[in-house]
Amino acid sequence: MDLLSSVAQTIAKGERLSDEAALALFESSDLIEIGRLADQVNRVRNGDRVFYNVNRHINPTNICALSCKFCAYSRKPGEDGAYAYSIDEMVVKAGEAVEQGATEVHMVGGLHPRWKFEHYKDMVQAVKTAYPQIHIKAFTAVELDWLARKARKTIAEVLVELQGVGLGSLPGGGAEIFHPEIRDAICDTKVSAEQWIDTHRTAHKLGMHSNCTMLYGHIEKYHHRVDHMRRLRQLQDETGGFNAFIPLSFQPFQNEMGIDRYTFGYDDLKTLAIARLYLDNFRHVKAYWVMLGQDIAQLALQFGANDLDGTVIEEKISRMAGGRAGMAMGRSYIEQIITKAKRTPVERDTLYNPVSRPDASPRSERISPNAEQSQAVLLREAMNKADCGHKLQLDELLNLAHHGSLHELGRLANQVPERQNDGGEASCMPILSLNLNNITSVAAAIDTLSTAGKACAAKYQVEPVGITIDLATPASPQASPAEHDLGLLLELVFACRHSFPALDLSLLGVKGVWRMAQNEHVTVTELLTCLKQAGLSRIDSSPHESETDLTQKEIIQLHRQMHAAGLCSTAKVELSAPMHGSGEPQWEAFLKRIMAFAEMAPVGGPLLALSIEASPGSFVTTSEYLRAVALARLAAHGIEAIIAPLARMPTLSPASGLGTALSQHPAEKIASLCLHYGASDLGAIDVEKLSPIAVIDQIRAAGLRPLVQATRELGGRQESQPFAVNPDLRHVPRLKV
Ligand code: V47
Ligand code: SF4
Repeated sequence: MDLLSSVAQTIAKGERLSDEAALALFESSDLIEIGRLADQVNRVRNGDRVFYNVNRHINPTNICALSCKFCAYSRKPGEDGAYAYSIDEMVVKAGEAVEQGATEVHMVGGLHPRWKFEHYKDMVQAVKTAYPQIHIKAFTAVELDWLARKARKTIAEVLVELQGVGLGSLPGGGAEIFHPEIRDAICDTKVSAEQWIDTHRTAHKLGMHSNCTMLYGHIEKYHHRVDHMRRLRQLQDETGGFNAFIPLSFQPFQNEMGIDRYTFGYDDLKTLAIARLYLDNFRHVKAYWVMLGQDIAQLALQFGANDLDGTVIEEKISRMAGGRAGMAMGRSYIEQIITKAKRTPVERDTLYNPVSRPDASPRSERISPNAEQSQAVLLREAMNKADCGHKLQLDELLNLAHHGSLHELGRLANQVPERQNDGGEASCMPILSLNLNNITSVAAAIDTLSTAGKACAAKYQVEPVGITIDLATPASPQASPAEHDLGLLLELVFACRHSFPALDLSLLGVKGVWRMAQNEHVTVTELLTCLKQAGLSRIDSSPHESETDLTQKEIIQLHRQMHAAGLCSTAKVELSAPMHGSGEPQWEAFLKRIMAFAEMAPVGGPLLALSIEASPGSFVTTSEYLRAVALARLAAHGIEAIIAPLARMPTLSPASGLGTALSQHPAEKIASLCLHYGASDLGAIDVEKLSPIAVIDQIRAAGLRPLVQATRELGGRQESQPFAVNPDLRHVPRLKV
């Protein structure tokens, strides 16, 4: 029996996962199946409810006597950036939180060498006295140990006194990784695993609840994670006092461990899912969006997590360590992303009691049990049909879009027979890109390409496999292809083809071609024939082209004309969704577009791929995007590749700095996941903007083999020196149409 079936059987029998099974799950690359099982277990325990709370983090000081190697937050007294809030300032911040509707303040900070236990007590008391309605969740086991030692009291005495002035529960920080091999290496002066566990045991015995965390994605190995979770599971068996388990993904700024990369989205989701499966005595697994980013946090709701934490406001610990998720999320935004993950948002207090508010938006009506049953039958029929490799009709695909689980969609998508790379591989296309608007001379453009190609080869030991020429560009929004010079374009294509014969050469701008033909008073076919003769291999949609100014029929017609002229093409299909609120994407229009492309495309024909994107201005969330990729794969019969273009992926987290190692773009977390949900290609990677190695690493992290590929027509790379410019081609004659 394979691993996942045996895990499924263990769970079905109500038995506990062994450490060996948990380790094997970490080593498995079957993300869909792990996610599906975790989702199933979570649904049995929590239904489709997802919790969040309205809270505020107040980190009283970053001055700390310890120097944990992973911590970018702490400062020594007098050091640049060191701060310490007064008790009055803490009360003001708590007051702001209350005004914004918070039910909880979360207070953790450094171990201030001069603050006495009384100061901490006064701080709790002042906040609680000013705002008795607020729950104070404060002080990690590390801080409590520090306070106990300073006050020469036991942990129990410290806890009782703090409880007496208003401490409500303990947060889960300071756990890091318990195993001494790692703990000694990253935070040897911190409380030991045993002390951490014992402090929480004491709190639980005093009737106080707490959370627990695990800091992963640095130097630990999978077996250290399993060991960590085993110790937590044991204490939970003993006391039942943990509210939630929270895996904290390592944020890599300014650490002393030499780690300069974020965790992979693939690892984040697997870790959350395995936690849900292994920690069978925990009701709540929290996807802490501040460290995961909103995108992975939303996806985590399908991977066993049932809590997104809260509105947070002014979190400093991960922010200073490179956290890029933003400082706060509003209540209604959190509700929207939960709803758009097809779950029901429930505001909770710290102890997971539902909070009701007079201004809460009404919940959508549940459909009747009969309707639900017939829907489930139809869904099963559609899935059986897809399982047997049959083509699905629009209504069946729509049923899957609205009601199918993400994992089922992914599983079905990965079985589509014409799927390129059959699941074990994934491709991307490192390219050099030119913007026609910026070309002043062909010779200069060729030189630039040559320099950029050589630089890429030297820097990454990866050579670009293609050149794209962008016709429609935002560089000068007023400039339309009307102003472009067709002669210049043909000259450029010709020069590129002959200077770099081994490279794939494509034009970005399906509509751009149509407009150019109009403006130059030639037919589209004439234009395409010239482009083919000049050496073009393919035409792709430009990211700057909107889908709206040509009809679907006209776009299909354009692709037919390209193919007739001997050119390959790829098409983009955009998913639209209302810009505000939690409205569903327009699945029907999306699926119809895909099916229209599938109808025109003979299997293995010149329509090489569909690129799945979001319409500009649409609010397409990450789990909707993944769903769209899987649905596209199911609907696009006959088309070999579904591209999830890393460079154009819709993201929820603030997005910038694509490809810079220490400022991770959220798309880099999501892209590799799409490869498990029906996509086989991450699209063109402009090597001047994004490291091809970072993308290749993403593919590897997803357990797949990376292929760096050019279009089929070229049959992959050829030998030659692609970036050595042929001097005869620097001054090609101008071509006339
Ligand atoms: O203990 C420090 C971690 C923790 C980094 O209980 C880092 O509800 C990632 O415990 N990268 C504090 N993590 C945060 C914490 C927490 C957060 C949210 C909710 C709850 C809860 C608890 O942050 C520390 C440490 O493990 N941490 N530096 C870093 N570079
Ligand atoms: Fe201090 Fe906590 Fe940072 Fe360690 S993790 S240095 S204890 S603030």
